[in-house]
Amino acid sequence: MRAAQLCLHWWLPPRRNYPLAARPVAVHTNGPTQGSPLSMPGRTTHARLATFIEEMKALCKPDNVHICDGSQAEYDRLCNMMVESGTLIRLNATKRPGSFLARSDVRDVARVEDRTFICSNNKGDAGPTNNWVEPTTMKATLRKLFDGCMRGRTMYVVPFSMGPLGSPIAKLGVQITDSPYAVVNMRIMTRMGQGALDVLGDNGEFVPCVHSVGRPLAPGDQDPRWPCNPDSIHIAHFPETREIWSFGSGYGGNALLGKKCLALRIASVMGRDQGWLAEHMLIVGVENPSGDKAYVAAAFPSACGKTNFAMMVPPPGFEGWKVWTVGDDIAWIKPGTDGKLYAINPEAGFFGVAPGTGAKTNPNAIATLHANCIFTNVALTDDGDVWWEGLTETPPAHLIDWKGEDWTPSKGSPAAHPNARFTAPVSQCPSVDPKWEDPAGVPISAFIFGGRMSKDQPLVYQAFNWSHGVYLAATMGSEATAAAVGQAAMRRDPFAMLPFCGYNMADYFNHWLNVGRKIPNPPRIFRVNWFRKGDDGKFMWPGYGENMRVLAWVIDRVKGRGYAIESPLGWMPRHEDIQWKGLDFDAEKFQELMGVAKESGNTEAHQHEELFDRFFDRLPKEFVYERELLRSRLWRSPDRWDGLPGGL
Ligand code: O2Y
Ligand code: MN
Repeated sequence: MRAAQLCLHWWLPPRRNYPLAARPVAVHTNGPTQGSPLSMPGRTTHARLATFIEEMKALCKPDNVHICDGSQAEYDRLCNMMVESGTLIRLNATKRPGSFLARSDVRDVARVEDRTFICSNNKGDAGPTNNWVEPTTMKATLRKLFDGCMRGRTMYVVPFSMGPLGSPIAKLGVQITDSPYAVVNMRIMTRMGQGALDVLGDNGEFVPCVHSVGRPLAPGDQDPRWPCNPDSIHIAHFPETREIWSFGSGYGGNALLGKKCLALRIASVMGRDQGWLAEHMLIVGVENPSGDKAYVAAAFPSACGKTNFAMMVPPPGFEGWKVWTVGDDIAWIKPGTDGKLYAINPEAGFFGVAPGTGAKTNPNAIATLHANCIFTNVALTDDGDVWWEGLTETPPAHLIDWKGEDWTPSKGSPAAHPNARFTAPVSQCPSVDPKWEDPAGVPISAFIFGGRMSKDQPLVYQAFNWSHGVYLAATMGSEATAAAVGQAAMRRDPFAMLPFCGYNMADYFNHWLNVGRKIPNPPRIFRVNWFRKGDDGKFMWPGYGENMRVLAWVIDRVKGRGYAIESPLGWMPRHEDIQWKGLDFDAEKFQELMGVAKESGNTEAHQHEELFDRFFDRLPKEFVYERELLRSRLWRSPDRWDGLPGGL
């Protein structure tokens, strides 16, 4: 911890000059109040923040301005107001105390990647995988969209910290929004309110984040239950000036700007410039029966069971083992002076996919959701509780579905939207790691990269070295996701960062290679795939808690205990290297699961070439060598490598 603390100055933002003298800011009211008037506002003497608020007020023309203090009383008032307006439904106070259900507009149900923009000064710095618009052009578009967009509404000022309050690792943001739904979700997802204002002080650095649902109210207008403007959605990031502007959507990653927009897209740029990594990774601590503990960070594309992995319950046969949750989605990772990489979870909440989450698949998540949660687009039971596909084996006989319509099991459509979400405090998770809020972070021993591949990709293998590991992460792929609109069935998703890297991905690959070069003993890198299917079309691996067997081998490897043999793809466990107690999985099945077919390996290598050709001269030269090494290993291997002696 000491070593990590010594170099925390890496995280300190550059100082800037502020144009105006500091002056106190409180609530401004310039028109009739929508809903109940709010009190106990947050207070600040931060000059640049005051200017930012005044500028946004002049542009968006809200009826009221409210600076959030983040108190429980404020949260309760906003929730009550939304219950009155119909945006929220209060759930059964006995079954789900302090919890609410929101139903979004049916056109506003997920992140919208084709309306997400990286507005760097040069197109090349956004790279071929991002939508780019020149910054002044985008600003002009946004100014028109935001002009008067908050008429008839309250403009909330949401100060927040990504990372523990006051930690030198944390970054501060201030979100301007006209969505009270976004405010209450931000209170769960971040450290939000007066605490963040206090840390900001008179002149602290913050990322300005501007958000509007894009639906001004004229006098006498009926406010829709879920105001939004789906035809004009813009999620714009300005990496050089570190700003975020989001218009038209009230949903998830489009509206809770601390998450994907700040903690990934903008933070990835900060990390590039300051020598650290902002990653789409969960963080877990794995403890064996003797109390030995190691931390692992893992990247999976959306909808690949990331939350389940982050809260894994070891299966029978692993008595005495524990998996501790540090984070389920995002990791900020930086080198310590001791040569290790330290990671924090910048978030304070889970914004998890509800469907598929059940007592069998993820008991820790179910326990986390017992109270104080916001559910979005799940179904409502007749006794005022929530339900979604996978919560129980048998659905209730009657529900109100996510669209607000009567639902019975014969209806033929899902009761919950496939991208329905829960917003829940991390602190309520039974498996939460005692160090989850440690400002120094936790030391990372291994990186795991997973995809969703029904064919060809084995269960697990280890990279030969850092550069090979970066190549494995850069070539990961995934079939189908519900979180992103309009995706093809299969896509390459390097590092699971494709929608979240705020700059040119080729530069990002180079940044990863550089980070590894600067530390003497970097974490080991692994690829996993829980989703391989057999000829019968069924999953070959049971997944969920059984993934512990893979995790235990990973830990064995990083501790120098585990055995592995060389395969064309990387170091692989033999059947006898995995702990099988409690699971009947014979060597023959294992060989099928781990086998590498030469022909499909060559096809894969060819697809890597296609993927990388898009990056032209910015692509790391190491990647060409890695691809040719892969080809030569495949060339030397039999038609199907199955791990048996003499295989390579
Ligand atoms: O659809 C959304 O806006 C949510 S996206 C999301 C939310 C939590 C964690 N991960 C994701 C993602 O898409 O990776
Ligand atoms: Mn995610």
